[in-house]
Amino acid sequence: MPNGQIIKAISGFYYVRSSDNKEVTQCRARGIFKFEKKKIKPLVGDIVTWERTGLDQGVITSVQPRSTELLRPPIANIEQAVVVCSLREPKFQSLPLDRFLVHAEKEKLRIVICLTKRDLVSDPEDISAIKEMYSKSGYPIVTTSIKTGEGIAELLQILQGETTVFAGLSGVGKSSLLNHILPDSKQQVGAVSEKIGRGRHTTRQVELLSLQDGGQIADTPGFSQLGLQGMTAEELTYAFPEYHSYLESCRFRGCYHQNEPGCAVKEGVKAGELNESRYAHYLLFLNEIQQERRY
Ligand SMILES: Nc1nc2c(ncn2[C@@H]2O[C@H](COP(=O)(O)OP(=O)(O)OP(=O)(O)O)[C@@H](O)[C@H]2O)c(=O)[nH]1
Ligand SMILES: [Zn+2]
Repeated sequence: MPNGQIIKAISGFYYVRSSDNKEVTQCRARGIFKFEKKKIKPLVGDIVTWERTGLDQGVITSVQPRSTELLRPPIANIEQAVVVCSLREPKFQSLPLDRFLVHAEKEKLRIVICLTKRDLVSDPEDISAIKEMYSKSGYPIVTTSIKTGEGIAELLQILQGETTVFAGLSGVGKSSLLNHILPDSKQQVGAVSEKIGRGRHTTRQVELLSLQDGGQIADTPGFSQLGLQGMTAEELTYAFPEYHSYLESCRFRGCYHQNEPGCAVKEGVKAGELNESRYAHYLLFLNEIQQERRY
């Protein structure tokens, strides 16, 4: 039975790209699919088996278990998130960046930070300061400009062989990057309103696009809702990778690095080893989670 991956879904039709010859066949899904006794609907990104029912038609017969499953956009088997943040227009903001990073950690994705609009920055110190803020987290950081082409080759290398979703606030340049990487894609690029410095939202159906040298990109930004619903405080402690090596030294097991005495993370922040702004955001997110549990 042929194997393949769903790359697009439109009103009950699934477009399955064959793993052998990369041809795309329009398929229906017949019957109900289950894993672990849960009924599921096929998603873009699902690895499936299918049977041919006509010259250019087929039917999906089984869906493989998923390695990851994002809800917004609904897409399966994404491996990597490029979290996009502009350096200017809109100006760099670490709070939304940290929120996106926490979301990507929660989904267990490999993470890369992409700082866009490098051409609008005159003082390289501004970029060094941001890199310093994230140095302990270990996230790779790539700095790009679609005007000068800086960082695009590096970004392409990061995308090679991976299935990646781009995430970030409106107007930071996600569509522009995708356009640059996929010259024939039909992405909509909205102009940032100069007055408010914010881009308008453009919504599209999610689709997995193939890259020339292998790998694929979801053409719709991920995690657009920025609440931390459903996340536990414990999960949050793991969503800051720079705290992992400190956990063991905290006096209490399961320390939330909040008001506990003998907290190694708090001491690390005080000693200047851990970034203060990241820690402030950690406490803010922890507070949100604790408030939500209370009511
Ligand atoms: N100077 C400069 N402008 C850029 C760069 N990348 C994107 N822009 C501009 O930033 C604006 C917003 O870019 P988009 O690609 O639409 O941003 P987006 O993140 O896709 O926004 P949404 O679709 O709203 O989520 C556009 O006017 C782009 O031309 C860059 O590297 N340098
Ligand atoms: Zn602690």
